[in-house]
Amino acid sequence: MLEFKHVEDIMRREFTGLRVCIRGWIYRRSVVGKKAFIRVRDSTGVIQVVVDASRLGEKLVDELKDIGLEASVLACGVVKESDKAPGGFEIEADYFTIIGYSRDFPIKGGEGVDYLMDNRHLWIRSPRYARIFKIKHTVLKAGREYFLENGYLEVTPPILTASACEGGATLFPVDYFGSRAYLSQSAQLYLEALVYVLEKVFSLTPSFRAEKSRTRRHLAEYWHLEPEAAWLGMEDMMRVAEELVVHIVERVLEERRGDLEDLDRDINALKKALKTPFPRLKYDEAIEILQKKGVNVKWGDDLGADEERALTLEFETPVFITHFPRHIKSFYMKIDRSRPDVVLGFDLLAPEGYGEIIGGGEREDDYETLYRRVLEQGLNPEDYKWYLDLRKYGSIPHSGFGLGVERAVMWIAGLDHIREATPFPRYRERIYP
Ligand code: NSS
Repeated sequence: MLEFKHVEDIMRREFTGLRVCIRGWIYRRSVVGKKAFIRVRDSTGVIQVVVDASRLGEKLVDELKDIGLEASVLACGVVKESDKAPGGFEIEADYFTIIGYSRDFPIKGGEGVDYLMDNRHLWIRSPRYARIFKIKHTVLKAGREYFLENGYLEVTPPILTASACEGGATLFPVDYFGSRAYLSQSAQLYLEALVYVLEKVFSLTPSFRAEKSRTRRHLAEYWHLEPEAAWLGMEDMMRVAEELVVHIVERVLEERRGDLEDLDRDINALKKALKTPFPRLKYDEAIEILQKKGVNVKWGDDLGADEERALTLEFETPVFITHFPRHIKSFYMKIDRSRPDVVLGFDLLAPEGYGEIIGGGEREDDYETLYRRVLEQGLNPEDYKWYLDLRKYGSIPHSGFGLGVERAVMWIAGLDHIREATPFPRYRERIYP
């Protein structure tokens, strides 16, 4: 059996002077005289393979002249360090074979975004996406890791639901055996039911939002990491959010530093973002800061992308905004008993203009108050009967939040658009491929 090596191991100088075999896809190629320079991509990087006609025959080098990009190949040869080779290493092939041809690979360079999105299944082969998806893998892994190390149990809430968690405007209806159901916007309501069983739970699920406007930070389908814990108040949950974010970013810095650098991420800015405690601003203070900066907002307005952006530019770390006016936040948020016009909810905004990556808070645990809040928000208490029940049978204080995974990846990797943070993004104009 041949033993195959990965490009990243070769780049670590582990095999210099030794014979290795690699397999992958043709990323770039050129033929100069009797030599073909084939840059081969695998999941870990790109390395140059030199195919010399004097060794492997003119026929092969001729064929490689017009070999399609992304053809799959297998190559063996001795590893050499070489200043001329991109990346500093090359393999002098003594064996080279084509596994799968690639005729007329549709992406040649210079195409527009719509065309590239139509060919997303092929576009993602670009090494840039390998880096982004590796960072996302580490974000997902570190997120789970944090909760597992802190006594949370992973649970599996439903995705098909009968009512809204985050308001009717962004619900996705589906036909459910002839009646109407919706794709979940958030696992929260079900996680709340589960804290009565397990006390500290979390889930990592897709969430769906029928966002009609096209923005750089909204997807119709995204991954949602949501903890919920019994007995914790808003402040406690904010500490959990802070620790989670620090843990995730630290892990990415440890495991994916090279990928961040290759994406031109400003590593220093990311490191500075880890200084805790993150500032905690009340909504009132946020409005004041914005007004002082000349932003046209008044108390009671929801903070949109522009306002969030302006706020984040004031700080190097993520910043919490708390105590929002009750009418701009969801029905489940606990009313601040010392000031009933605001709720015990928080958002965490990522720095450098990125804005909200987490939304959460303490949940209303009083039956009567919650019932009135359901009515106040124009919802039908019948739809929330089971959820209201949780306040009838042994109600407890509890809190939770949701981290938008793609939002976090966007910030950590320094991406301009959220669609970069997921392989097959769904938004209004896009369901294919
Ligand atoms: O609407 S949220 O602010 N809050 C909730 O869904 C709560 N029910 C979560 C909870 O307490 N368990 O959404 C939470 C996060 C938000 O901060 C964003 O990071 C992300 O989910 N989010 C999105 N990401 C991508 N695309 C869209 N459309 C989107 N909407 C929210």
